[in-house]
Amino acid sequence: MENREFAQMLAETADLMEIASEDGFRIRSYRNGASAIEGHPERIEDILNDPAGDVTRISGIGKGLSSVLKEILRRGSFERRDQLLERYPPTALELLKIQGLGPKSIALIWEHFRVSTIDGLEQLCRDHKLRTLPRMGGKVEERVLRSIAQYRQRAGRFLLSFAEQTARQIMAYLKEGEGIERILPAGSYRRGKETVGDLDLLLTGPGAPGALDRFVKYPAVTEVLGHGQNKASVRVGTEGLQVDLRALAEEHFGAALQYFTGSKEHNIQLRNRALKMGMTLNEYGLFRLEGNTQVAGATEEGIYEALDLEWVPPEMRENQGEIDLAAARSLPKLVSPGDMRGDLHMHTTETDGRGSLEEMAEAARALGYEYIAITDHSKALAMANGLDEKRVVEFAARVREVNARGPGLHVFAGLECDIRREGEMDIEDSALAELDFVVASVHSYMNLEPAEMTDRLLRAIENRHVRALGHLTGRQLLHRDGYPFDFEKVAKAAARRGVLLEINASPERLDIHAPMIRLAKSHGARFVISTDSHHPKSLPNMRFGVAMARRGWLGPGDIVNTLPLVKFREEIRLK
Ligand code: DGT
Ligand code: CA
Ligand code: CA
Ligand code: ZN
Repeated sequence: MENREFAQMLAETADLMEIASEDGFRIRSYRNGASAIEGHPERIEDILNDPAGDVTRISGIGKGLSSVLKEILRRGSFERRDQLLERYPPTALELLKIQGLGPKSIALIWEHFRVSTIDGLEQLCRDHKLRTLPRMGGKVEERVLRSIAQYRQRAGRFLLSFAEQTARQIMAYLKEGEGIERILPAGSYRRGKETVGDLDLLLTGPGAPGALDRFVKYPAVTEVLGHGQNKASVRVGTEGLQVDLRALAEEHFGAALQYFTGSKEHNIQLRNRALKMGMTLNEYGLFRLEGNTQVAGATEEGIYEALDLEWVPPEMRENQGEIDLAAARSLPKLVSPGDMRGDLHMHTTETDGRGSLEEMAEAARALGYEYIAITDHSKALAMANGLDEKRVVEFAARVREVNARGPGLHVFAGLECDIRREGEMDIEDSALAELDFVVASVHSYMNLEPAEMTDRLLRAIENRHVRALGHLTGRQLLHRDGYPFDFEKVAKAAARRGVLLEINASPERLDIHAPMIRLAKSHGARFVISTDSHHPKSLPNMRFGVAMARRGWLGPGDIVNTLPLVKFREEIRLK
């Protein structure tokens, strides 16, 4: 059993406890346990199976949770969970994902109407029955209907990070087979899209038929959707991500890679271009209409070349004007992971991070970075033990001490300062003045009117100590949309004031996204890509932020943390 599965079971139970209005303290202990397990480097299963192992050594896991984990390992569930599932059907958990509907409402809806499914809830709203419950009205019904629509759009999609993990495991498994020449991912995953619907893998080599047989027998497969001569489709894991594998002949490989990478819109444009040039493009190759002779198909580059185009990086293939640029040979040179020289948003054990300052610095050094900024939370985030003015100053001094000892890279003293409701900083200017790098972020009052939210962000930018705006839209992928505000106005103001826009690389956020990045760039904004790490292990998430930047057509010159240390200091005007 994977750590993720243990964690999911605890988190789920915490949700059910919340629906049952159980004690908040116990609920929190389950949630903390879940996040401790998820971030733990060793496998929980191994510790549990080791006679000398002791899971209570993990901070966040006490005696109670320890016996729960043992029970889960033994029989795949535990008593408390079983009891709750007797009271509330498991479909009630899905209702928690509907934005704006809390656990108390879900319990109430169940008790009054015995409704625990999304379809049932939708019907209640349409029949105007929800408003008969206390504290619910027509407005709530409308809001819930909107949330249901949003939820359905998200449902069945998966985080890029999850797709990557699955793709890597399956590709490694397939490579162990005989006669495999090449195996590559295509589809939205190759385009670096923040969420993917399914995984598309392509494979060549004489061992292809055997590989398809092995593929459907992959241990994590839960369902075989199809298994033919050249293609097989399966679902894997409890999450049920679909994976399509196609076996191809070498002479078609480039055409298939191009076709199945998409996007569909990009492909349609490309096919039209081919037609205008007297050719036809499909997944087997590029062919001259006259005589049906193959012009290209073995390589993707060959196809673009034959269409008189520069090769277009997959992240740009969204039909946003990239084909015209490729025809004019003026595609931008995109940033790549190797360009990154620092990471400017991370947390430590001083607030809600799981690594010490030294551990974060060491992990960053191991990645080859030249600098980082430690940006713990400010006091408004009391749950995260955020810093007040006194601790901000003391902690900055500690950061400088560590830096003076020569940890192998430069460590800047920073802060993720909360933007309060009216746009004021959560920390006095006198304390902010002690810092090298202040990231300002919204963590509360996310349901303001758009105009209010815009003013709030504009005011935050006016503070002369603010260097960057963190996770600007507040979205959490597959979970909640960003709050609405006038992004263009804020981006313009940020550009004017030299405030950087953060591209938050945390796979649950990936905030801001490509269309916003391009719009902001057109107004002269500059960017920083940061991981918002709460654990040393999370620092490599930088690659997801880089994918977002590439989807936003950014080059290294647009991103301040590609600069060497000396220039970086100048750029952000640090002393
Ligand atoms: P996803 O899986 O929803 O995140 O998005 P994609 O882009 O991976 O879409 P998917 O898996 O349905 O198909 C993979 C690629 O195959 C897609 O990006 C383009 C190509 N493709 C699929 N269906 C069509 C089609 O009807 N026409 C064209 N031109 N291309 C298609
Ligand atoms: Ca796909
Ligand atoms: Ca597919
Ligand atoms: Zn934050």
